[in-house]
Amino acid sequence: MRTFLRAEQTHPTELEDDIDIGILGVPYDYGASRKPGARYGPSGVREQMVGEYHFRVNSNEDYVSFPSETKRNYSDIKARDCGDAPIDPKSATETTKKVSEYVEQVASKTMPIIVGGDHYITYPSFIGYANSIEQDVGLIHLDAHTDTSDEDDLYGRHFHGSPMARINDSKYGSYNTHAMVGIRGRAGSEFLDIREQYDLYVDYAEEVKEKGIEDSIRGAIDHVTSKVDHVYLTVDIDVVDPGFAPGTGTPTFNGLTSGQLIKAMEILGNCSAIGAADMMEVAPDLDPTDTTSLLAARALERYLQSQMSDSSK
Ligand SMILES: [Mn+2]
Repeated sequence: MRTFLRAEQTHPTELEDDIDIGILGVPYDYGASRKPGARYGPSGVREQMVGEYHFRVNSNEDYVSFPSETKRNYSDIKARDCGDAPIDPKSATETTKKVSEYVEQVASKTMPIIVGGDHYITYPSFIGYANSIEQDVGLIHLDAHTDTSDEDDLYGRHFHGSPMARINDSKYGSYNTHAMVGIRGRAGSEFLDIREQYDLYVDYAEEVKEKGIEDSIRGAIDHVTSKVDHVYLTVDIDVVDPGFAPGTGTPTFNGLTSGQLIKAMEILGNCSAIGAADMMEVAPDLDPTDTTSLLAARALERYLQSQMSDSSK
């Protein structure tokens, strides 16, 4: 079966109490401002998580391969594929309601990992997680773009350029507990005010190159965890350079390498304050080689392998 991590499928309302991770998809790209296609992100990532094993199944059960860097198979983790959240293609606000409820159901039982979908979906996912713990939640945000538009002339208040503004407006989120890594290209003018007004951590892609991804991510973790106990991790795959990950709606040059994203996920996997995570903006049809969805799958797997390791704290 083509499921996330080849895990059993379980509806959020039927999750057992001893599950480590519940992964769900949100096939929504009605918030995309440039090219759509992220609605196929969940199916693309599922496909790549299965692919590696296709030819092993029923061929030789004694043969075991392992990830050479971590020596940990994520099959050791107790995961469930919680299916795809319901969406409403006609309404971002209805979608917000449906997705936040679905994520909250998963989060009340286990750690949710959300695979989008365009980046607007981070807003309802964040709300679903925050509602499940009823506490302030910080944000670690890997992206080429700030996604801080408050209101856009064309797209209004609910599209993939506005999720961070909506999170900042919400009861549990604030730019004061938000860290961005990998920013480049165009940002809305509101971003300059936000940087003045709030204690926001920003490492532009150029700075990541100078200081190294390790320092950048550790800085982001320190900034956010010094203020809040609970963190939501969001990854827009366009944080990676389109040379490595072209399958996304808003590709932007001069980004991270695929290796830097994998390293980032390894470090983030050791941050126990992270209680929910997402992978957004993967648009498999825009990349005929499938490299983009493969990278998204490997990045999530590395995060989970790292989280399982003994050094995790
Ligand atoms: Mn984004």
